[in-house]
Amino acid sequence: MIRLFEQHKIRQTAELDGMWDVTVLEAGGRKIPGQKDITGNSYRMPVPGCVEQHPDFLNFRGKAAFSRKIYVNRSGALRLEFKGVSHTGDVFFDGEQIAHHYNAFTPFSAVLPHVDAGEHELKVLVDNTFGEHSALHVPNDYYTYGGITRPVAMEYVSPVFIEDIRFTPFMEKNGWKAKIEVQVRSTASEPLSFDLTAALAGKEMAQENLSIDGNGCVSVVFEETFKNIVPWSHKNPRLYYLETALTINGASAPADDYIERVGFRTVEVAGNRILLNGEPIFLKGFNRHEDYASAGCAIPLQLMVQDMDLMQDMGANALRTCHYPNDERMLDLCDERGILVWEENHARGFDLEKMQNPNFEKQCEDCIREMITNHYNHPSIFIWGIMNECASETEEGRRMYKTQFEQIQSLDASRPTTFATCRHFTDICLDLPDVVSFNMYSGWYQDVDVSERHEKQMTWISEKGGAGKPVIVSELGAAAVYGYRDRARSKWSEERQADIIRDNLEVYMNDTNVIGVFIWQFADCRVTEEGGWFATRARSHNNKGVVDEYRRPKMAYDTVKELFEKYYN
Ligand code: ADA
Repeated sequence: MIRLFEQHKIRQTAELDGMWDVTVLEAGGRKIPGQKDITGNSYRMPVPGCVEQHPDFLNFRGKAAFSRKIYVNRSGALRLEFKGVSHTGDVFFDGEQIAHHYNAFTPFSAVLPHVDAGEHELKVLVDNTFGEHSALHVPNDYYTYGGITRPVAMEYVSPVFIEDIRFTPFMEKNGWKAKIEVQVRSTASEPLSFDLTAALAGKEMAQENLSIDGNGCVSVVFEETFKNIVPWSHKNPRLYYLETALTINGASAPADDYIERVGFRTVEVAGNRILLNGEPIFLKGFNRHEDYASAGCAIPLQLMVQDMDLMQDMGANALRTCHYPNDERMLDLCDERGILVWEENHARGFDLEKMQNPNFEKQCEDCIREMITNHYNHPSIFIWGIMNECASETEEGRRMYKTQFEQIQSLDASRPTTFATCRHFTDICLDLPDVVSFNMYSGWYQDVDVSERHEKQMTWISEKGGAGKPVIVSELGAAAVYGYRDRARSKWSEERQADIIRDNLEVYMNDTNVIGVFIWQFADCRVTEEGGWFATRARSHNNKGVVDEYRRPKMAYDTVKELFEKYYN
């Protein structure tokens, strides 16, 4: 399942989940005693999945070829969609390369104009090595796994088909309006004409006898008002199905369709508040890495739902997709449950030197474009974030922040922007985002009084470009090793983690100038041993989860539950 609802009733699709053949091409990574040489060996592995799930691949840092036979049941155009390959994928169809993509966390697709019916070979060369070629996936405080880590789908598309839909709702004095932009694409060599229909919230729309060039693309726009709409909000996440269908050259039946699930809601910044449908919101959220003890980053839907149930059991109403775009099924869950999402591009903790990797800016630009293009319609996403804790204290860093914010604005003017800073008292970029956010570990990294430190921080923010803007505490927390209990409440004990989270939440949730908090973090996650992380990350894990990597709750779980339920209900 690649989405939590059916996107097509007419277009025939097939999901390519299941067992693929895997051959190791380059077996890097730290070997363990007795580990057999896996280079050249062949395996059968599940897709989606991480190669690190297999005992021969525990520390895999290399290249592997994933392949499988696919059966095409009618000749014509074929569309292949990869929701995530970690971290680089080169795709071959019957030996011919049809796609190249970098970044585990954004989807990509390939359209083959004509494929004969019958059996074909699909091969994906997967690479999760580090080096200059990879500016975003680097040794870090989370793990870069290897594999086809998110679902793969094959679609039979008609010669003219619906490639994408953008839904933009807005409120007017006499009710809700929406702009619906439908991207149509042709793989035919000759010009064709087509009719397009759309149905939403009881309203039928149509545009007929439209033309498209051979191998061309056109955008068809509907702009309509809608009656009796129930808005989407975190308190009442009302969703609607937007169904589009395309008929070619006056045929008797539609050749293609595309269904999206949307919500009527608006997000705006007004003074130091974020308004959802005109009402101020307070965010009680978690930072959540896509990482699970026995599944790596290829978290199956069942475990995504469990994560969501646990976060909501603690009273959360928000999620920050630290530090990269998430699996779209998690975003679908947030749409359904009314969880407000801060989604951000893929960049964590880069100093200027790392930001000057020759691939960094292009890889960031690609990630932002793919994130917004693919996730634009999710009503749960209320803000776009970029470059967590990068070099925002430098002029060169500022240039990159400014460029990325401009790119976001050009792709989506309907949502505010932010970034999480840790360059306290030296940041020179607070004037750039709509919302100011900062990561602060008072009581953990700094043994300081939370309230005093917070007062200094807020004063500095107001003096350095953030005056009058909404403020979010995007990270707060402390580490605890699951099961380590200590009456002395020493650091790393569950007791101390609960104490520090309590102290921080009491201050931030009582400050009316703070509009939200995101606890770092929901669950413990694996980190890379390279880069020196082992020294401050017991077990080679980031242990600041309120549950561990198996979702076993620490004492802080009940502390968060108590305080999230105490404030802003
Ligand atoms: C930073 C960073 C997080 C994590 C956290 C920590 O704020 O944004 O990814 O590394 O610190 O655990 O120290």
